[in-house]
Amino acid sequence: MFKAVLFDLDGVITDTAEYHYLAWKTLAEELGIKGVDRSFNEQLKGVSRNDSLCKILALGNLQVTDQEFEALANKKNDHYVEMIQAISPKDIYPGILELLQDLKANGIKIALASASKNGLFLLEQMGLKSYFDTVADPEKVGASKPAPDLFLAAAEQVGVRIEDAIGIEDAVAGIVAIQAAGALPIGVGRAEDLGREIALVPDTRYLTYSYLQEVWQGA
Ligand code: B16
Ligand code: MG
Repeated sequence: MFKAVLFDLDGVITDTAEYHYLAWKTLAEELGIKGVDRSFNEQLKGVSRNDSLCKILALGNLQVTDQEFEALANKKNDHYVEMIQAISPKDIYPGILELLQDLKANGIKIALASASKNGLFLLEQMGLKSYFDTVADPEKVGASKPAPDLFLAAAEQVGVRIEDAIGIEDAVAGIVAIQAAGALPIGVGRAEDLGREIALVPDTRYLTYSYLQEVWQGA
């Protein structure tokens, strides 16, 4: 049986993926860049702040100095941080708390593998920090998703071989990262966005402990 579950945060534990989208869309509009819509946003999900900004600037064919780049990244984050202040336990996606409780009760390690530098703050806001045995630090980890580093660090921090772990993600970049790491991926979302070769659930209500066991046994 699997020994650890490595969780993505934005879009898996709560709806912050939507706030990231709104903050990037606002910034792009201020810069006169068109095309940051929900379809383009699929490319930003799970991708680090700086890499996301690079993609948006490339879309608008806009070149900026290093100083301007930093100011824009900070502006997006300030707006995002403002929006997430009100996040509370009521914002936890359906089924997630029950899954965390069942994993704990069965001795499965729980790790956060989020690209977000706001991840720990969000876990605290939702009252979930105590469920997590570890949080991989995106500031310390080498390359961000789709590179495997965050998932590898998360598994290592809980002392579990990556082959014995499940990774749960809502983003293409994250699924690629889980596969590159060598863990078993479960996607939350649509096959059109995440691919048809992996186990997928349409939303987090389906992420039960018994579903995870089923996927593991069928893999
Ligand atoms: P921050 P995840 C990712 O979190 C988000 O999906 C992505 O949209 C965001 O740009 C990235 O974190 C960095 O977040 O700007 O808060 O450091 O999906 O890996 O939990
Ligand atoms: Mg995500």
